[in-house]
Amino acid sequence: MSKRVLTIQDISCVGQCSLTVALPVISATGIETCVLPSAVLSTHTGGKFTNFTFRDLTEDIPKINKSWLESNQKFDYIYTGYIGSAKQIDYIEDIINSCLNENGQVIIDPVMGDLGKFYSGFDMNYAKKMRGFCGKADIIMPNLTEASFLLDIPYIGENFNKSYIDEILIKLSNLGAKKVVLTGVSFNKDELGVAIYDTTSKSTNYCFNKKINKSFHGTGDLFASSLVGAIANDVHILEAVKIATEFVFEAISATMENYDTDHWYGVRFEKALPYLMRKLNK
Ligand code: PXL
Repeated sequence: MSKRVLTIQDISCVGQCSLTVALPVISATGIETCVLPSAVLSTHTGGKFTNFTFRDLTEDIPKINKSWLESNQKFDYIYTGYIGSAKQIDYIEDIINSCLNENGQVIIDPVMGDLGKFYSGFDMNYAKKMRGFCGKADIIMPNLTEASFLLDIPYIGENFNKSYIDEILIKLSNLGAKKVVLTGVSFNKDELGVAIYDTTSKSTNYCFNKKINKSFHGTGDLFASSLVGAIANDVHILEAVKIATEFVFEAISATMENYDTDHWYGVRFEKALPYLMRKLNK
């Protein structure tokens, strides 16, 4: 039977991140994508966007859960991204308990910061709550900033080596998730990639791509969404990570080809969707 994904994250009306990325990307992989918006923002909260509106939808979640219980909605994957409040995590756990199919998977992108800093609105209290939530996941996919907040250790920037990454992977897996996908890993200036730790086989794998020396908003969401889409297509996690990193690389390359300074806020991933579909034989 075909799979169904529920993704829970915000709608940034303008900004090419979170739901406006997850919905088209996962749909392009041929998977039905249901959504639960955690908040509605006029724009995302990064860069030059300073006067954004924020409507928190926390108290809608129990009502939506009740309605889904009544119509018996079930999902094979519940994938969470930017969550509007710590309280929402309790409500999302209720949704997982009532709506996730047996053998379904919980995939958590603990979105809360980048480059050593929290995004606007997040703090260590939220990180603590997220730490507990991550323990219940099948897969977590923090970047290095989020990993340091989850573990309550200092963010050391780009000055790390392989043994540091190995230590972080073990500490993250000790939170309780079955697999850890750590993004933003780089051991030399020309490559950027992902480290994957599997608690069952106790094995670590790496997946690198050529580094593009410009950072864009929304690339974490593009990576996470394409990874979820590939996994929902029964692609093995290591191959799924490879496809997702290549898709992000293609999307950034397409954005850089005709770079438009008015479009500073996100990646033009639309042009790379055919690439993702080809990779998944869609
Ligand atoms: O891309 C992560 C993200 C999601 N949602 C909102 C954000 C950000 C990053 O800045 O501001 C609202």
